[in-house]
Amino acid sequence: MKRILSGMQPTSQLHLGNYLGALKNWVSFQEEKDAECLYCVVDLHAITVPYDPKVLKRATLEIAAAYIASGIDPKKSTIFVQSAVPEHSQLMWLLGTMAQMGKLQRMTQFKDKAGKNAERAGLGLFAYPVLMAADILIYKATHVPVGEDQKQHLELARDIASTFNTRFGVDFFPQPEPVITGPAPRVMSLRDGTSKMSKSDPSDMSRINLTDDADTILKKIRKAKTDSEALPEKLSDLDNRPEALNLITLYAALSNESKEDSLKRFSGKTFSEFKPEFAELVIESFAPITNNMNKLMKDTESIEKILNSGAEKAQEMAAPVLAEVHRIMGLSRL
Ligand code: AQP
Repeated sequence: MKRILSGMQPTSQLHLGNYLGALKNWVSFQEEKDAECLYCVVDLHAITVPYDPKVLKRATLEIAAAYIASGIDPKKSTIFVQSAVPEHSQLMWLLGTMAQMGKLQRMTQFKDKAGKNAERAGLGLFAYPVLMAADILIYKATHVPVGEDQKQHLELARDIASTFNTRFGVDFFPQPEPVITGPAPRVMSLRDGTSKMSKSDPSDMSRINLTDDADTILKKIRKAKTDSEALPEKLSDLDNRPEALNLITLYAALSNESKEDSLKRFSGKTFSEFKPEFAELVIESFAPITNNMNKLMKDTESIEKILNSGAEKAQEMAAPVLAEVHRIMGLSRL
């Protein structure tokens, strides 16, 4: 039996990268017969950067609404908020005693987010990957579907799991497998084809949010950085055209066809011909999700109910794992 776990931070609205890199794949996992899926809103990760508590509460509900609106079914998957299951943070402390500073210092996400001010960054931002390891290991999850940017954190979680097993001479934690699949595991910014589309990019024009309306999507795609050349016939001719490759990758992912087929469709055409068709496809793909999200957000009590019952189920799985970790580590549970 596979146990699948993944999560998203309620730092802001979800974007096309979160959707194609992760969420779309999560939906398909719940159809696998031998898989048990847990999807959480990782609010404890979101507070590692400056935030407004009122905004966080609403964003947490919005992310849960986005999960459900995209097809995560609370009857098939456990949907919950990370902070509602305190075992995540309790396990984090225990794993933190095994996580090496040197390895944490090599995490590129910390370097990117802390920027030049690493000395002033909070301990939470630095220790983020240890909490992520705890999120996974507290459920002994076997598979973690993520976008490519999370690969390094997953490797650290695997490392911490094997350090624990070796140190205490047990075969307790499984090695969680990163599942980096889908046609667009790394969606790039609309303003720069060499950096990833991200919620924390200061420019909203760099991403397409799940809640953007049709006009906004059209405007963002029209202004997306491209070049003046026509689209080529062969995919390899896009090797040095990162923005063009990104848009073709996105078109292919949303239309469920190969990049080669999408390119054939537009070969010889310019971006002024490609962009309106691409915008139409994004609008069509997002409209049902956005409409569902808007409906769900009118009844936040129902979302809270789903999250509360998800948290109860998650805690039933997490508590015995934490108890066993305490026993293995010789900690008292008086
Ligand atoms: N550009 C992307 N392409 C493909 N997958 C992506 N993911 C994020 N950006 C892309 C995947 O989405 C999931 C949830 O991400 P997260 O909310 O935990 O935060 P993140 O990875 O740090 O994503 P952002 O958008 O860049 O958020 P901020 O700016 O707040 O840090 C993960 O599976 C991730 O791989």
